[in-house]
Amino acid sequence: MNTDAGKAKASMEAVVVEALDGLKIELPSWGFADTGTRFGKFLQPAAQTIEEKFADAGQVHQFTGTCPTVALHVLWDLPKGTKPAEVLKMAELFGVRPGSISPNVFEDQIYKHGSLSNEQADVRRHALDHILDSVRIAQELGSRDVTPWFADGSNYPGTASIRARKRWMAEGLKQAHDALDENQRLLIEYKPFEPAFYHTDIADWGMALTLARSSGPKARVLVDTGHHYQAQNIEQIVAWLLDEDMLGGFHFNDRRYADDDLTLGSIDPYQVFRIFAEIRYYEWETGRRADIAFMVDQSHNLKGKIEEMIQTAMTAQELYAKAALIDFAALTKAQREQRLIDAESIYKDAFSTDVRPGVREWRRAKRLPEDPLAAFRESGYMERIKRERAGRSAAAGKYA
Ligand code: PSV
Ligand code: MN
Repeated sequence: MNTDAGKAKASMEAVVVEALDGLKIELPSWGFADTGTRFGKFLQPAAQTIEEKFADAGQVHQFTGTCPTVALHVLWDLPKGTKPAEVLKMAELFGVRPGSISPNVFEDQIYKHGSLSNEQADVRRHALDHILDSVRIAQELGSRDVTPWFADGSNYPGTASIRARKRWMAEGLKQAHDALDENQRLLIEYKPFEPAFYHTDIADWGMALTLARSSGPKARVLVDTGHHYQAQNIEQIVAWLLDEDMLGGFHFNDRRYADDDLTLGSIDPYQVFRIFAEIRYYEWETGRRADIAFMVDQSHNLKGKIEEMIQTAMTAQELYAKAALIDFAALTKAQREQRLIDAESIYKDAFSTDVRPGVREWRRAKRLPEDPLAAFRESGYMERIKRERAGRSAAAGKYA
């Protein structure tokens, strides 16, 4: 193709191929397990053991080539007595590696009034011990990021000292931070509501940033895209955290109302593009790669879990590729000269570009199927696990 259109297509493909080489997306082990809403569960032949979770996640990586690690939740995946060497072997068998490690300080009865922020010192100690255990587990598994999330908060005004709880949280996080290896990180996640409905101890990015700073140099903020109020400008938070060198990672999901954990980009793909655009802009301007873990935190109740993860990875690739197409030199010039419509058009032209030929080119170069979803469906894996996993629970034969 020697025409101008042909040249433009070839250069678009080259940018996309290079960008996708640098994009890795971590899958959550819990996204392969049966979950539901508080009104009920619709069962699938979902993964129950860590081995099955690695197996299912391995399928996503096998067909997309972009999801080599699996985030693990200590209580759900690594009960006491688990041997790290066996976990590593199991993951390797399915072509993946353990990724970030999430302590769980929200499920035990003891945490009714919180964990690290609890009024009672023995509960705070119990939570800290579990987090320190999680740090050790991460070290044994070669995992870099420890990702605690706290349900701590209160439901009624006047029932808790917000300032005392802040200080207890800071104390605990600092101790967790100090137990990290040199190359490990503590990623602090915030969430404004649920399960606490009046105040949450780490409610927003400012609180997470304050705590990350007081914890020490290996702490950063984790942005879960579902953990914001409606209409909040998430990409501005991302830009500020990048500029402060304090953005550690993402938990990706989409939402319409609250923390809905829907498929990435299913409601608002432009939002995801705008986040990626801030990251690419920062990288273009500084000449440095942002040190960010891109993790998925979704729970799939209606769609097939493995298919939805493949769809998520494909969507992330497409939206990242679009952001990579922004002509940042031209954009900066238009911004400085206050040519608003030109700046906006440069930004939106990238979003409007059909990058799928570029993504397919990347897959061909990696010897991956051009259509990962179709290839997965043809592989027969779902039929096999339906057979293998039938008959072991009340769900036997009842999968919808
Ligand atoms: C809490 O809503 C959260 O986003 C945290 O990241 C937890 O680890 C995860 O969900 C559990 O599903
Ligand atoms: Mn999360």
